[in-house]
Amino acid sequence: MSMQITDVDVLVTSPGRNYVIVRIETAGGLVGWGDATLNGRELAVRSYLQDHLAPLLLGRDASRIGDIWSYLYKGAYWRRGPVTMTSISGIDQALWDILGKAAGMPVFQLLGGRARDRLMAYPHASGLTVEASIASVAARLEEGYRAVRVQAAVPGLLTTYGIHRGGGSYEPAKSSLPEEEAWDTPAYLDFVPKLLAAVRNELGFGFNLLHDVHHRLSPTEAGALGRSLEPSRLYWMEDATPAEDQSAFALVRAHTTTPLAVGEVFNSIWDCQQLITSRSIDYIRCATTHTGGITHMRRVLALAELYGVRSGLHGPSDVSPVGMAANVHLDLAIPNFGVQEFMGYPEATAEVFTTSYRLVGGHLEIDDDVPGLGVDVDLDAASRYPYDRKYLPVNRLLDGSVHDW
Ligand code: GCO
Ligand code: MG
Repeated sequence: MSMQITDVDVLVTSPGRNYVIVRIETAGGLVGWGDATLNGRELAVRSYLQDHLAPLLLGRDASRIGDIWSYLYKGAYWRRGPVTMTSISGIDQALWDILGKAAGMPVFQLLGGRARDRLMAYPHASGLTVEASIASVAARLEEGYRAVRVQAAVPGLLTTYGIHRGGGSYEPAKSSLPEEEAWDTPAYLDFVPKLLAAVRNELGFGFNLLHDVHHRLSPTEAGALGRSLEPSRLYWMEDATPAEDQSAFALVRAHTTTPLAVGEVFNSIWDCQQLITSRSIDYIRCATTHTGGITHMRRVLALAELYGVRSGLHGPSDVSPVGMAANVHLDLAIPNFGVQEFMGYPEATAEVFTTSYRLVGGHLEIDDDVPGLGVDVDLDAASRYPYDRKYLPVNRLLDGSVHDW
């Protein structure tokens, strides 16, 4: 069967939220799907793929995945960056999908086979009050989850990351121009230890509890917060401090035994090399979609394994079901799996994507007999949902200065 690439298409669709999907076809008639969704910058990725990568791929052998990866990465001269790495990821996932289909095997088999039967997943729980947040965690535990992330509205602030004002499900990229949120570190630092203590008080210690700081603290503040959260025994404190400053995490680490997780804004192994090799973190949280695809994410995870760092791959609604499948196949095969984030999707997403993985009582399971990544994309359904420009919010301190969101 000829593996020559004959067609590369990029699809931007918005079934409830925007996704950028790559479709590659071979002369032998195989079709591979990849996720290249970059929340809030979708059209830049589409252009990078359509205008700059597609012409390089036509006629190449789709089975030479590593070679194509290096060609796109090194051949650009300008390496790394979210737009480049997300674009490469879309191509890379589609090529793994094709290889699996050619072999008649799911991608996790090509990666070495199952290292576990199912994956512990964690969803988001939140509320406008501490009581509502506790109820939201309790509802998740009732559904069978063994790990839950909790956020709650900070008293005195009009907006808080992770909270939907109307009480419904939270989707951060929701307006055609960025909304501005307000942030006050002292109010947050005062509130969060009380929130997590209250959750443990009501619901006990028999499950994994997670919290996302979303990059807003200095290393000293983060160290102090981590220390004050120790009695609540978190599974992890996420993105305690802005992620691009790798050495900051060593400072946080020096002040607390609360486990640390970071990585959702990273796009290469170089972004986490120092964090991992200095043992400053416990969990690495990149998304396969933003980190050069399966080919590169596999290397990040292998480096992490050497230093006892486990996975907690990014799984928000802005990683499409194709990208989530790429996460799932890697999670199944690696030795150092920790947990998989699963935020869930707007309802209409299911009209466009069908997956061979599914959520069963708080765990992700996947079929053994569906080749490739196991995701199908309905093009007719996708065309009913055209691109709909949406931005993530921007954060300001109470004095008006821009802060990390
Ligand atoms: C998470 C994240 C997301 C991000 C989102 C931005 O832990 O899942 O923090 O919810 O905010 O991916 O696009
Ligand atoms: Mg996060």
